[in-house]
Amino acid sequence: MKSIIVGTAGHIDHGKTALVRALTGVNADRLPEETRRSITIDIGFADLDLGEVSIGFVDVPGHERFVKNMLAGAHGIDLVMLVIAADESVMPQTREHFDICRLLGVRNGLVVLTKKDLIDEELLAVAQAEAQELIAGSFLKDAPLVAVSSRTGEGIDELKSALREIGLRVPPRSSEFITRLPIDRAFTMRGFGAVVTGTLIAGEISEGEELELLTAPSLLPGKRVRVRGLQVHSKSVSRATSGQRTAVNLGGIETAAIDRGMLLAAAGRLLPTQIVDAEIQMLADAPRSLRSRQRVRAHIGAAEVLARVRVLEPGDEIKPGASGLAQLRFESAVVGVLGDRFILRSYSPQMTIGGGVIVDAFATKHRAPQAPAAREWLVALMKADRAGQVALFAAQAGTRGLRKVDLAARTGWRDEIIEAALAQAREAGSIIDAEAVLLSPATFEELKQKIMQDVAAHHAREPLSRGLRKETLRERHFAHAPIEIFRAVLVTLEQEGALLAEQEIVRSREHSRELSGDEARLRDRLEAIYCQAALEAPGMTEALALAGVSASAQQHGRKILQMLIDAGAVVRVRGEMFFHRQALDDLIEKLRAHASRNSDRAIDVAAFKELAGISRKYAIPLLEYLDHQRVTRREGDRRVIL
Ligand SMILES: Nc1nc2c(ncn2[C@@H]2O[C@H](COP(=O)(O)OP(=O)(O)OP(=O)(O)O)[C@@H](O)[C@H]2O)c(=O)[nH]1
Ligand SMILES: [Mg+2]
Repeated sequence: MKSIIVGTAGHIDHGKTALVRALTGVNADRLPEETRRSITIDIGFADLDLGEVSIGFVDVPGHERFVKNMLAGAHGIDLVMLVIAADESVMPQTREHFDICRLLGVRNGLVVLTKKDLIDEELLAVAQAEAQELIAGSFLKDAPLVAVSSRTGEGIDELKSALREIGLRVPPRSSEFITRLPIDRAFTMRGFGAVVTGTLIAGEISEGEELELLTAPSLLPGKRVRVRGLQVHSKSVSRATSGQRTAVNLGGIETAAIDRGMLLAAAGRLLPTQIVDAEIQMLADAPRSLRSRQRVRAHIGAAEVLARVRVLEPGDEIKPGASGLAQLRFESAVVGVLGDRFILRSYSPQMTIGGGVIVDAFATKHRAPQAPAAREWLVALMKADRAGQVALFAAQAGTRGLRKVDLAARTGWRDEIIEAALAQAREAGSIIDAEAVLLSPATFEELKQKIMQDVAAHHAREPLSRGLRKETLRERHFAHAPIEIFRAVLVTLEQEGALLAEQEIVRSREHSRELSGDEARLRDRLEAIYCQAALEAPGMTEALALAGVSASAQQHGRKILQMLIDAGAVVRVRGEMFFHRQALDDLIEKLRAHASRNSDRAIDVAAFKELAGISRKYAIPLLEYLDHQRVTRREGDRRVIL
């Protein structure tokens, strides 16, 4: 059975609630004040089983002061019943509600002329003509126009067949988005705790599942909640699917912490935002253009949030009837993804002036000079397919890269959709994967170039240095970027053979430290000095003096010694204390021979001094070095030879 949501729309007192009652037997006015004043204040609900189609009705108030409440219910509907009282015909909220449906992208519906019992054929014809005029050229242009009387029941069966027929034609909701339920009510049920209701606009919810509740007015991340129970059309179910009015009993949260406008969503997918870029459509009868710095009320999902506008169009305005790009800077956090529709109302007096579609849900502030570039990027984003959108998001993220989790938060796409878009973008060569971070190929190339230039500059500056420390490169070029990008750049350069990495150092492939004849002789002399000195090795200054390095050439001599260290011929044991590798290897050999002669494989400092033939000055640093190299392990005053 197919589940769809049908919303009422229309002017106050035109018989919306009476119609829902005539169709379902349910009075959707649930507040005592509504019954007393015979007026709908807040949205109400009813359901109807039409065989192949199951309908959840959202009945909205027609009073102009309650448009805000109307919007909390109108956002997720599949189909609208535009209600027009035949005796009054088209009135202001008939138009406003209809405009709202158009701006929200509602694609299906019908017109119901009510109170047929109160008028004659002539008046009915007038109402029909006015209704036709209203819907001309709109999504309702070919929709049925049904005349009914909720009082006598005339036309109600005909209306039911029309609803069933359209309901069957309504395309199924996209299964490409993660679960989202904008909350329109929260209350406590005795013995159950917090219950929220709303239209499940995408995905599905199962009993026992963990979901996330977003968002407090701040930019705090969502709160995890558990689905204790579920109801659809007042019946307990184990699973609700998109297109159903759903009541969710939540564990892990108090009702007091939940408000209309919050969102129940798949856990760990969405993030609150405060600045979005959007394409705005202004109503033709909006009293004035939309301009920068204007304060507006944005209705997104079931939420109403105040925002400041920054128009991105030339001339800094979007005229009535026109569309254009603008940035909305919200005064409190909202949750929205690419493609989400919203309604804009003027701050005061409160009236609907237009609506829009989110293009970039996580925009940065655009100052006036940046507006043309921002526009160009947004236009490209609107035109692109998903793979193209991924590439554009990645390009925009620059050297910081786009994390896959950020892509999920911007789009609301399910993992399969993200992976498919990524695969296509990869195929087209429009993104580079740095593990879970995405970059544009141009940015990646730029980073590779920067690294190569820096390494080359280092070699030019320090021809005798082995290379540049990786950490130095990271700090210089990737301080604000995820580590994944740095790793990917290095790995790629290594794979391409441009760079050679040796532990913590990278050097360019061409860099060979070609030594002059004098330098090579000095290197050999120094090595010979350490080799001959064995464990009685001289300090650096002394060694350089022995090798005949003059006081003014000390710096140069140190670099040559460093080359011996880099090559592993000489080992720095501590500070200025160096030994030839051979001397250390011989010592380790002697220790192991000692160990094999002694059942406890241990040696103390005195025995070590004697074995190595060295003084205490050398013994302690050497033992500590050997501990560090895991040749020995300190146990009290003794060392165990490993
Ligand atoms: N005679 C007659 N009266 C009707 C009909 N439909 C509604 N009414 C009456 O019109 C009045 C308003 O009806 P509602 O259904 O409350 O109107 P509404 O559109 O829900 O009003 P709001 O929710 O406040 O916008 C009530 O007194 C109804 O009894 C009808 O078909 N025939
Ligand atoms: Mg009503």
